[in-house]
Amino acid sequence: MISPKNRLFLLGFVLVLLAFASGVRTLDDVKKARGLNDADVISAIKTFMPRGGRDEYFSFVGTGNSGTMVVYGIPSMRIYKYVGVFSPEPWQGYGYDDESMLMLKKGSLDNRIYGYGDMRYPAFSETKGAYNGKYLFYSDGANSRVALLGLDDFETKQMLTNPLFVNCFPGVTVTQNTEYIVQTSQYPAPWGNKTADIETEFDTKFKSGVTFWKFHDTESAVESGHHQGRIVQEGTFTVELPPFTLDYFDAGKKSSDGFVVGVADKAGKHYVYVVDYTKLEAATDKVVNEFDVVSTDAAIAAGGVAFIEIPNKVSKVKVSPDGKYFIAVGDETIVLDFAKTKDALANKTFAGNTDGNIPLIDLATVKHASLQIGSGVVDLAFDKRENVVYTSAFNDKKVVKWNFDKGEKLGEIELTFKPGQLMVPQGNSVNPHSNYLTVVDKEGLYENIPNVGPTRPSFQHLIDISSDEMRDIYTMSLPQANVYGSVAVLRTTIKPIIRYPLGTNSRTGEISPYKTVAGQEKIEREGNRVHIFGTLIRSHIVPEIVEVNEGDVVTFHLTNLERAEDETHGFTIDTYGKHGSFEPGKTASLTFTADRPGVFPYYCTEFCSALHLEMEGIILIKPKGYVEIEIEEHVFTEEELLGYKKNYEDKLVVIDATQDIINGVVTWLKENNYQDYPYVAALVEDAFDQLGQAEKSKANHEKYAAEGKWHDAFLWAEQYWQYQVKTADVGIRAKTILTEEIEKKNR
Ligand SMILES: [Cu+2]
Repeated sequence: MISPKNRLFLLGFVLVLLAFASGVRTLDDVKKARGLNDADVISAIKTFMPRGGRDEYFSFVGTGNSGTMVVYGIPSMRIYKYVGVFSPEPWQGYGYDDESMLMLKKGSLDNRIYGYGDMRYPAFSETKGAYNGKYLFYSDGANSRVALLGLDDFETKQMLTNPLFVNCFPGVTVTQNTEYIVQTSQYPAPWGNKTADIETEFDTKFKSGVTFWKFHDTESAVESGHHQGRIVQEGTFTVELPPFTLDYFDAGKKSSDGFVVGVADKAGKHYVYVVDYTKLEAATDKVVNEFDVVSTDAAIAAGGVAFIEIPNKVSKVKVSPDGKYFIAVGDETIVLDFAKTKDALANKTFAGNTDGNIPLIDLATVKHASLQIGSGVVDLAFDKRENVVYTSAFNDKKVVKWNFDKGEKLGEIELTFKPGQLMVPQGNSVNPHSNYLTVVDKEGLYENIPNVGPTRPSFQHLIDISSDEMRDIYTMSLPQANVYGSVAVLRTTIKPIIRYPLGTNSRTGEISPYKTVAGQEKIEREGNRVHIFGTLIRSHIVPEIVEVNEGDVVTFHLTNLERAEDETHGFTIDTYGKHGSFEPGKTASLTFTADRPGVFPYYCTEFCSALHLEMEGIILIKPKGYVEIEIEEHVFTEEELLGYKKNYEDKLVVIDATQDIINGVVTWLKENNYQDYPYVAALVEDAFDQLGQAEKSKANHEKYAAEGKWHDAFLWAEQYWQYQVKTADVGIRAKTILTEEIEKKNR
């Protein structure tokens, strides 16, 4: 007889067998089971990333008020990183460690750290109009800041406040060799936080303007090839304009290099502004808030500015990849000829003035082509095919593909959502590169997305544009982001580092004065100022015990000694609101006032290895009036001393064995020319540094042994061995990395 329990088991077994027999193993089975058609399967395959596969493009998105950059891959649309830019970001300690706090405070108007921003349209650094993969720039519309990010480590490197604009357009553009990072005002306002009466003084006191931030690039400041470009004030200038509301703008390329064109609106009239900055660099005629300014009159006199009136609303102005045209994007999208515009400026063939006396170029004399796109036109993206563009019509739920040279429609895709911003990888450069188009979905109101409350994530679609039949193949959700424009570049153009040179302050790229190597950890006190020079390496934090007094100002300067890939350690002190992230080689500092007495554990917040919880320590903050408990000195018995003698002698054997390991590694490293590999050489240097520290311990253990003080002799021998272990550890790491390097070379 089969028991009821076993019968049930058998039934289960038969059901499993049946499932296999009915088969969910072939592609057709899966399609049937999930109700997918061929088009669905093709879409899935096009975006699927097999193990070991890599995305073709890195994309960086403007996330609006979150102030944090999102990095994702195309075509997989996988999110790789959130990077703090205008807002603090605790995972990477951004806005929490001293180095990033200093950068953020210096970059604000009043030494504050703002908790948000408004970042919409990023721009890559360029060489001859092509993205060079080195830097990324953002404008903060809400707090009038400009930010520089390094793409070698994906960190924010510099933050500056525009001292003139109270409100900025939340996008930047760069000139074709990154000579300038261009930022404009958005809503007109009196410059530099002055007050003025909006009724009577709007035309006289309110202004708009275009700032040309001078950028200096420098190659490979340190051994890692760390790029250290900086925005500098010398050579930075601003063109003052009458009170227009300015919107999206772009810089010229190739034959139109030297120009910036953008959207300007006033009193229901729509314009494209044209600025020839080459005529204005030497025309600065006043200084406002310590900033060089070209007044409107001086700009007009130099022939460096004109407007073109456009009959309908313009949402963006974009320059064609060949630099010959600039396109005013609207329901009727109008293609304007740069050469003709230059002629009009040079010959002063103007058709009157704008409100505010800027010379007007007659649209008819510079118009090249146009196309009626539809209703609620938002954006335009350039294809890799010559003269082909995509334009989104929000209200019509479609993207129109057309030839802008001929003003001819080529096709369109009907969408299930209202399309916003568009992006083709490398689309804002001289060489658009891709078979993909991303489209921002401003509503996210389709059936398949679950309701997660009144605030929904942003959505972006990936459209396959490889053939005439455009196809919506993927919907990506972007939480914690109010998504606007992206920029994307061929992934291999960006060359990220794996580790920093030991002791690097990642914000400045310089070696921190607080760099600490193993064995040199120490605590320094001067009055109530306490500096802790510590290290982090799997699986300990040194020092493990710190004692300070209530009211002390305490700084932990920590260096991550790891040279291994992806071995970041975090660090937090319980309830003290301090957190740092320490990537391999990084040194960062955390300062706080020890105003709450007690015992506070500190520990590593990053899951760095199975022994990650071992990375801990304790800070004792002694209350005012704290009395230490005195411990009497212990006198060793003869028997105890003999025990320590035995321990000491055993330790000497271990020390010899460890030395053999070190010698073996050193011989191998020398045979394999470690000095030719900077990272490895730096590690070996560290290792010898360790051993140098150990000499004192060796002298001590030998001295105490000679005196028969076996307890002290053992402790110093133990100390010596600890140094040896660290040396061996670093040496073995050096060997591992060198082995990888040699393999890479031989591949
Ligand atoms: Cu850790």
